[in-house]
Formats: sequence, C-alpha cells, structure tokens
Amino acid sequence: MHKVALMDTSGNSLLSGSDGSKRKVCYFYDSDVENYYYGLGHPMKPLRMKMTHALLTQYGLLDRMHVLKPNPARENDFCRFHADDYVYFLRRVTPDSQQELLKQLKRFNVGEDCPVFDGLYSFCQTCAGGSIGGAVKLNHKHCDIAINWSGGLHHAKKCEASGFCYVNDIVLAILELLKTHERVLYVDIDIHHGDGVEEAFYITDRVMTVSFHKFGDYFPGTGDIRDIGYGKGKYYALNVPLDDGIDDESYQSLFKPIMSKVMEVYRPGAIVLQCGADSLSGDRLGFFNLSVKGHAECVRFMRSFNVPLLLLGGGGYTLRNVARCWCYEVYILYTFDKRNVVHFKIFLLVLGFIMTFDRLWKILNLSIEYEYTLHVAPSNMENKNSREMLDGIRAKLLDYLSKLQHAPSVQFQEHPPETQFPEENEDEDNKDERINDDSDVNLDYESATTEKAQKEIVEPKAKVQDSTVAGEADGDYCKFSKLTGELIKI
Ligand code: V1D
Ligand code: CA
Repeated sequence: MHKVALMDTSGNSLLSGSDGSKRKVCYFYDSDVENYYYGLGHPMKPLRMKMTHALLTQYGLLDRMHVLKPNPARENDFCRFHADDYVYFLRRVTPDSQQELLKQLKRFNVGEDCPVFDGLYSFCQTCAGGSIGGAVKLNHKHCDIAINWSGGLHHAKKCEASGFCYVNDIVLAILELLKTHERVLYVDIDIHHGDGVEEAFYITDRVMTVSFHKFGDYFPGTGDIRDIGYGKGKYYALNVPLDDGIDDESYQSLFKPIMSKVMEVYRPGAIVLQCGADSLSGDRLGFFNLSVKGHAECVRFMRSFNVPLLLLGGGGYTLRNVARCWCYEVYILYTFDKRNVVHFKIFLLVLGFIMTFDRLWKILNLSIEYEYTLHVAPSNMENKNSREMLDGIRAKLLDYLSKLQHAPSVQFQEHPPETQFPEENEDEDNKDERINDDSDVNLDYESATTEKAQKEIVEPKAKVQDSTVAGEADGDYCKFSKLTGELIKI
C-alpha cells in the first residue's frame, strides 16, 4: 500500500530551515522591468511587477529578504536551450526593423501574442537573469528560497516564442540547478499548460514536470492527462487537466495528494514553482475560482518540504490581484501552518522570549492586515469539476506515480563549473567578471541526455522546424517530434 493515503497532506510546516536556522530568501527585482510595454490592448503588463514590489515595500517584507538586481542573461545563457538563430533574431529585431524581417517573424511565431516591442531583448535578459541568478544562489546555498516574479515564462520553445513568452527562463534556471542537483521538480500552477518546460524535459528523468491547468479549447491546447513523458522520461511528466470554476477545496484535493506522492517517490534536490496568478478568481484571461489563500496554499505546501525552492511568476492579468497574490506568497514564506497549534504555541513562546511585547504586537497586527487587504475572495461561479472527475484524475495520477522508479539516480559526474555572478551590490562594471562564459554551455544536457543528443543541442545551427527534444529513448539515440509523434533515430 502506498503511504500517501496515510500521509499528513498539510506538509511539514516548519518555520525555519532544515538545520533550525531561519530561512534565507533572495528576491530578484529590476525596477526597469515596469517600463516594458507589450502594446495597446495586450493583456501582459510588466507593470504588475512594480505593483507587487510596491506592496512588498509597504508591508515591510523587502526588509526581510535579500533584494538583488538580476544580472542580465547573456546570449550564451540563452543558447543553452534556445537555437542560436532564434536568439540572434531576438537581439536584432526592433519595432522599426520588423518590416524587413517578416519571414523571420512568422518562423519564430512573433506577432500578436508575442509582439515586437521596444527593449524586447533587454526585457528577456532581465527576466531570465533573475531566474538563472536565483538558481545560482540556491546552488551556492546562499539562500533557501529564491524569488523572481518577472520569470516563469513557461511557453517559450527552443526556436519559437509562444503565449507572451520569448525566452524560457524556467528551462534555463532548471539547467543551472541540474549542475548541483540530480533531480529537479517543476510545478506549474498557472492556469495554462506549462508546455515549453514539459517539452524541454520530456524524455529525461532528471526533471519531473507537473502542470495543473485548464484543459479543453484553451491555450495552448496541450497537457492531456495521457501525456506522461517518453522513453527514460516516461511518468516524469504529469498533467492535471481541470475545468472552469475550480475552487480552493477542489484544487487542493488534487494538489496535496499528488505533490505529496511526487515528493515521496521523486525526492528532488530542488523545486521550481511557477506561480502564474491567472488561476485566481476574476482573472482577465482565466476561468478558475481560486482565492489568494488557495493559490498561496500551493506555495506554503511546497515550501514545507524544506527543499531549495525557486519561486517564479508567470501569467496573471487582473493586475491588482496579481500583486496581492505574489505579495501574500512572500508573506506566507515567513509564516507557518496556523492549523498546527503545537507549532504555533512553541513559536509564540520562543517569540515571547526574544522579542519585546511591542514588536510582537506589531506582527500580530500585521497578520490581521494581511488577512483583510491581500485577500481575493472567490466568486459564486459554477465549479464544473465534479467530485467524480476529481477522483478520477487523482486516481489516474497516483497510478502513474506508483509506476515510477523511486528517486532515479543518474551517473552524476563531478559537478560542472557553476555560473558565477558577481557578488550582490556589485555594479555594472563587474558584469564581465562572470566566469564560464562559454565553457559550460550545455554541460547540463550532457548529463540530462546523452552525448550524441547533446551534439544536437550544442550545434543548433541545423534548423529544427518542428518542436523536438533530443535524448535517449528505449536505448536508441532519438529525436522525438511532439508535433508528429514520430521518433526519429539519429
Ligand atoms: F487577448 C489578447 C489581446 C492581445 C493579444 C493577445 C491576447 C490573447 C489572449 N489570450 N492571447 C491569448 C492566448 N492566445 C491564443 C491564440 C489564438 N491563437 C491561435 C493562439 O489563444 C495566449 C495566452 C497566453 C497565456 C500566457 C500565460 O499566462 O500562460 C503566461 N505564463 O507566463 C507568462 C505568460
Ligand atoms: Ca499550469
């Protein structure tokens, strides 16, 4: 019998790190990000990052975190995953030059969803820089949790923009984490399917992807429950297809048992959680009915496992709710499960000893304020996810998980050199001091896939028209086309 049925699905709810020390959080933010503009009528608004930052400032949460300005990702960083010619195009294209690049715009899917705007390349550099920087900080154990709300751009493909995403900062961050961790878990609570990340790691067991999303006549159209990975990656890609109006209780009735089981069997060294806020009630593009608390419960739950955690943004189109949600999710990192009365009492006792009454009173007051001002209440919309549907989805996914080899081990060679960013607060002049400019590009794939497959990725100049991933499948070196479903031996 599997332990999951007996497990306490509320997580571990520890206030401090595994060694009893306080959790250290690195928060990546670049104030320039608010200046990027996708264009009139476009729902993606980088301004929401500024709103989130303002709330964090107002609530005094910035004081608790290590605030870092991300180093812009470089061309070589992008080329660890993306095709050279795509990256070159992104660097070159401007609103003025796009008329001459019509063929390329089409080829790289740049247009209505992913428009060309002023500073597009710098925007990509900042978003990806924060996520890679977070992974580096976690690898160096400089923090337990890293946050980059401008990241989480889960739709971008190797040579294609998609769904408002140009560069897949998540894949790049995971590649960085794979340098020090045998297994990395990716969890995606954006209402859209995390297709770009799933596709990148579809045939490896070194990354497990789990996406919760609306499925059925909805962008991007992928994420069927039957899509579970391929070859070595079979059962290491999980999809949780949901219908309109899902509420906190229904969502958690899947999230907790599934993620508990994933943690039990996969035992990741690091977790990347994409916190797309378009799954909140009242989102401009979304159809779910989650409250901020319900959304944040996923963060609290994943944090409770005391595994290095990278928190990323994603979708979210009702701006005030996005800011409330991401601010609350930072706050929740510093709280604990209030249902756990024993922990609460111990916490108060310890706090009483080490704090003055005045400070304690301030904190209690603040928590009351959080409850009321950051809360986004669910609406009375119909929940189309029946109990039977939810039971069926849960049973199917737990069945997949029962087939997983526990904590698969790779031939984990000596750690490849890590990307080193300059120390925080170092200024622009020090940017070039980062080492391994080229030397470690794609080393991650060397261990994630095979030598032969790596060649395919190291030399991306051969144009790949289809969305393909390379690696070992059933003992052969293959390219797997997700579009045609063909397995091409190489
Ligand atoms: F409403 C719009 C106005 C202007 C431009 C685009 C949109 C829009 C809304 N929804 N575009 C969409 C989705 N695109 C389509 C296209 C129709 N085509 C054939 C495809 O339905 C894209 C939705 C992207 C969602 C992105 C995301 O929330 O998942 C995200 N995650 O991280 C960053 C963004
Ligand atoms: Ca998702």
